[in-house]
Amino acid sequence: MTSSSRPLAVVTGASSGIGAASARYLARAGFEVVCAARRLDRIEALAKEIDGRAVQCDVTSAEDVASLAEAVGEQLQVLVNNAGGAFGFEPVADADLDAWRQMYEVNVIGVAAVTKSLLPALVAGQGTIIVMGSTAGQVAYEGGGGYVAAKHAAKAVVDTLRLELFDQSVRVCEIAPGMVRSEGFALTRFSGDQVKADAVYAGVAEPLTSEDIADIVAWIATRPSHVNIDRITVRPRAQAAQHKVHRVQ
Ligand code: 8X3
Repeated sequence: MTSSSRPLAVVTGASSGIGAASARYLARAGFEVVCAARRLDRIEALAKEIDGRAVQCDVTSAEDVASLAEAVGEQLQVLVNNAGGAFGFEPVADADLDAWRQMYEVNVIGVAAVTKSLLPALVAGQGTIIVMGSTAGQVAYEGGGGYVAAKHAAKAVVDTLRLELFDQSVRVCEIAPGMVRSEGFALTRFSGDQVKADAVYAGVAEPLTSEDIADIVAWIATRPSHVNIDRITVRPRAQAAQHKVHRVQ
């Protein structure tokens, strides 16, 4: 518990989309939330809104991750490893290798770095680790390339960690969302090309929202402490499988 007597949660990538929504839902569920992200102005506004704290953190920076651990202190109840993203949609034959490295760095090394650094506090706080995976961690798709590879790796990190922590009071969980229409995911993937980003959701009546995922984050975090939700795969009703999407033209 924290000095405010609320249980403490950390959300990375909290400046927008699923991260910001998760911070709001956890605050509503009674947590003091440390909102961690690169964009300080955004997380400061969010922290003010939800009576939490803002810590500027690029999960690929060792210094930032160390500062985050320092801000957290000795006990932590929930860590949402949400920071991540897809950069590019090119086939493997045209792979942008720098983008692939960047994706591995943020989606995999970032998760490992933040988890490693906050693990003592999570053990002390009988905490819950939630990793934001993806259906891209379960199946390949054309153009998925580096993102598919990185999310498969993130899933492997989750499963490894759960085995390694089997005798500790720490839960290890993954949420694997399919099509979520969030503020920045598709736009980032297509380097700001709004037309290409919009095409991802074209004709889909109701893609998932960031709030749909945040609701699951808060639900996982508030289960009785002996209940470990290993993995939740969640898609909009219109997406029966990665390639099987109902679109109305
Ligand atoms: C997002 C799901 O289908 O764009 O992680 O890879 S997908």
